Amino acid sequence: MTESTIESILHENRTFNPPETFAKDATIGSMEQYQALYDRAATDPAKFWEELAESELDWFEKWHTALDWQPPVAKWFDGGKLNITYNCLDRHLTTWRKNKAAIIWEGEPGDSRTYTYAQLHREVCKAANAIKAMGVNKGDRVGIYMPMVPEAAIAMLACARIGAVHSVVFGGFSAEALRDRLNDGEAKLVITADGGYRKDKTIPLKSAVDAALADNAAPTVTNVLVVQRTGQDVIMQEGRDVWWHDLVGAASADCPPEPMDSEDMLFVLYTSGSTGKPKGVVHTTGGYNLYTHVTTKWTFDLKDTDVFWCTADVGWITGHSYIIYGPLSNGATSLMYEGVPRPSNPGCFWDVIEKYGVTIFYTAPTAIRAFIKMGDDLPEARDLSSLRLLGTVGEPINPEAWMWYHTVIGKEKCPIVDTWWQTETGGFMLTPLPGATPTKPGSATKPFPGILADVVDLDGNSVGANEGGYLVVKHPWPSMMRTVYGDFDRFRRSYWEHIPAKDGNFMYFAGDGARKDADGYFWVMGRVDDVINVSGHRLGTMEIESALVSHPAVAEAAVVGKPDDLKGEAVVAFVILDGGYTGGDDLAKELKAHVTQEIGAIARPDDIRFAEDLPKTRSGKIMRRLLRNLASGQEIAGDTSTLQDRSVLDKLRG
Ligand code: 7RM
Repeated sequence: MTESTIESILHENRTFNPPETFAKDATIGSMEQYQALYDRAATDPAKFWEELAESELDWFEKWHTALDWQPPVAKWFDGGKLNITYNCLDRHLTTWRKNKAAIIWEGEPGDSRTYTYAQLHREVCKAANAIKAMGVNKGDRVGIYMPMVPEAAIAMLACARIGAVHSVVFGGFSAEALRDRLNDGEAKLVITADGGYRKDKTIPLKSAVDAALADNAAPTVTNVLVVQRTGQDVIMQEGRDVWWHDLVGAASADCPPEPMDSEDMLFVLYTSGSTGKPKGVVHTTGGYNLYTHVTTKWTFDLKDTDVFWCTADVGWITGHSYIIYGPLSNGATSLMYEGVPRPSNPGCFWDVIEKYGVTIFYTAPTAIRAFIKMGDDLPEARDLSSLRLLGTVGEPINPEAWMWYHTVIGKEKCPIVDTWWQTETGGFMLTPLPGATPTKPGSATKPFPGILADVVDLDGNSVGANEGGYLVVKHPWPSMMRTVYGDFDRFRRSYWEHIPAKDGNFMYFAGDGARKDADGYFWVMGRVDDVINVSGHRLGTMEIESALVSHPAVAEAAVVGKPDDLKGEAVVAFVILDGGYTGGDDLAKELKAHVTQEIGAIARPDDIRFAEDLPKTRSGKIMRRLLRNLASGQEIAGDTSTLQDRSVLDKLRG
C-alpha cells in the first residue's frame, strides 16, 4: 500500500448503514441478528456448523462426529458421506430449478452459452464418464489448464463426480510452472484447450502442455484431454492426446455420484508462500461444501432471482469457491466471463452487467482502480440499475476506490462486501453481511459467524484497539486447508508454529498484518511475510528470485514489492550479475522475459535494478526491509545496526 493509502485508512471514519430496503428483505437483516448468530456460533462452533450441515446439504450417510480437532488436524463431519456435485447439481433437478440457468457464459469474441441445471448435470456426467474411461480413478489427481470456458467448470465438477482430485493451474502460468505443479501433484491426466482468448489475442495452451510434458518431464501424466476452443493448430500425440468433443461427445450421460467421505480430498490448488516452491493447498469435501455454501448464501444474501457475477478466473480459489461450488450448491445463476477489460474494450464489464441484468458483482480492487482511470463515462453510458450488491476481494481496498465503487457503480444504493480470505481458508473469514453490517471504506469489518478471528502479538496475546498485530483464527472452521499436498510438516510450520497456542487455543497464522478498531472492525494491512500481492495475485518473492537466478547472467537476486497505484504492488528485482555480464536495458528486458517464461506474465518484474552488492546482516541474510525502502524511493527507515557493510546502501542509492 502507498503511504497515502495507509494514511487515509488510518483516518477513515465514514460509516455506511445497509440501505433500509436491502435490510428489510435480507436473510440476516440487522446487527442484532448478526450478533445473536455470532454469539451462538462462538459458544459452540461445532454444533453451529453441524446444524447447518444438516439443514443446508444433502448427505448419503450422516457423520458420527461433527468436529475431531487434534491440532493442527481437523476432521469435519467424519463418517459422513456425500458428493459435492450432488449438492451442486442433482438436488436441484427435482425442483423448479431444473430449467434455471446454472451457468451463463459470455465468451470471446462474441460467443455466449447458457447451461441450465439439467444441461450442466448432463455435461458433467458425460465428462465424468469420459475421464473414467481414460483410467482416472477415485483419488487420482487431474491437472486442469484451461481458459475461462464452461468446460473448465464441467471438468472440475466431472472430477468431483467420480472422486478424482482436481488441480487447476491458472492458464496464465508458463509451461514450466505447469510442469512443477503436475509433478508435485503426480497428475495422471491433464485437461486443457487448444488455446484461449486473452486481450484480443489467442494464447497457446496445448503447446504449453506439450512443452511441460516433453522429454518425459512429467512422467505421471498418461493422457491429455483437449477442448477445441480457438481452432488454432495443435499437434495431437497419438495414444496420449484425445479431443474432448470426440470422447465426451460419445460418453454416456448416466454417471451416479461417487459417495465420498467427508474428509476425502476434493482438490489441490497451488499458492505462493514466503519460502520455497508454491504449496499445494488441500481442501476436502464436506467442510468445503458446507462453508462455501453458507458464505455464498449469507454474504451475498442470495435470492433465487439473482444473477451473480464473480470476475475471478477459475484458476484461483475465488473462482473455485464463488464461481463454481458456492453458487451452484445454492442453485444460483453464476455468470462466467472469458474476457478482460482492455484498451480495445474498456467498457466490457458494464456491457456484461447490462446484457444479463447482473444483480451481484464481485471483483478486485485492482480492477476498480483501473476503471477509475478509464473514466466515469463508460459505466455511466450503461444501464447498471440491475445491481443490488457489490463485493471486493484480493487485497486491501483503498477508501478512494471504495467510494468510487459505492457512488459510480453502486449509485449509493448497493452495499459493498469487502471479503478477506485466502486460498487456505477456502471461504470468507472477515466480511460484512450486507443487510446487517454497517460498512467502513477499507475495512473487511467483522468475522463471519463461527469464525473466531483476532489480532495478536507474537506471543499470542490480543493487542489493544488500533494496535497493529498478526491476524489469526483461534478455532477450526469447516473449509480450512487440511495439509500441504505431500508435506504435512510444511503445513504445520507455515501456519501453526508462528504463534504459540494460548489457553488451549491453537492459532491459525494467516500471514497478514491487521488492526481492530474501537468498534471491533478489522483493518487488514497486507502481508507480513515475503509474499507480495500484484493486482490481487499472490506471488512469493523467493519464486521470482529462483527464476532470476536460473538465468546464466544472474549470480544473486532479491525481489521486493513497491507500492503501485494500479496494481497495489509492483515487482522490483535487485540483481547481481555474474562476472562477464554488464547490466543494461537489453539484459533487463531479457531477464523480464525469462521470468515470464519460468513462471508467467503475472510475475514479470516491473523494474530490474542491477547492483554490485545487496544489504545483508552479519549472518548473511538479505535485509529486504531496506530494499523495500530503496525500491519505493523512501528514506531508509528503522534500525540498520545489523547491516554488515554500510557502503552497500549508498551504492544502491546511486
Ligand atoms: C481470496 C484470495 C490471500 C491474501 C491474503 C491477503 C490478501 C485477500 C483481502 C486481502 C485485504 C481483503 N486468496 N487479501 N482479500 N487483503 N482485504 N479483502 O485473494 O490466497 O490468493 O490471497 O490476499 O493478504 O492473505 S489468495
